[in-house]
Amino acid sequence: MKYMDPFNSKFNAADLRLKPEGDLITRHLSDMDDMYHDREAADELLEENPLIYRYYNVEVPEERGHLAHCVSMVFPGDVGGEYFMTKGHFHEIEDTAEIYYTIQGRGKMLMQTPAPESRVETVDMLPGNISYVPPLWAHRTINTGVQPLVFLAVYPGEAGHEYGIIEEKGFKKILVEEDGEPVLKDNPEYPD
Ligand code: S6P
Ligand code: ZN
Repeated sequence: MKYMDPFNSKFNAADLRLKPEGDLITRHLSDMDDMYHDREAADELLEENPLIYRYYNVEVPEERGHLAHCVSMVFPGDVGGEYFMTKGHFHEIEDTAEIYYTIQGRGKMLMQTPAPESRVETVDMLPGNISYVPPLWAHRTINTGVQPLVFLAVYPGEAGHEYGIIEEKGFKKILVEEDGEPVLKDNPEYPD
């Protein structure tokens, strides 16, 4: 392994930007509209095509020994009652874990083990919470609040991302707002 020089990144809470910016990824509704359940609500909101989330990947080699890290922010909002959320993924190297540190906002992380068990758990994401994603669990972050949900994620450099399974099947549960509260419900479209 080659030496790499140590460095800092700085997150500015006032404008929600990271410096240096690294690799900035943005996800609008049109990048994931078929992940939401209310097709009609999604179609209506597509006219406006809101920014759902963005994340800054700090540039480190994607290889074993390094710790990939990034700052993400999921904006507040919903599609027919289903909160704005990330696409969610498994890691390509399945036995790699991840740590999330919530900086600001309010939300939940939805996690699920691979089929056929497909066991679902959620943990709260509140400022100061350190959330552990154990190896094997798919993970999606959901903003249940009124401010941007901002968090730092750290994971092994070699982990990689597997989006296909979630794109195809979704998660077994969905998080929707009912009477102002987040409620976890069965995903009616989840295959048996
Ligand atoms: C990476 C980590 C996060 C997400 C980011 C966006 O392992 O879990 O940095 O990449 O929050 O979510 P997604 O599901 O679009 O990658
Ligand atoms: Zn991850």
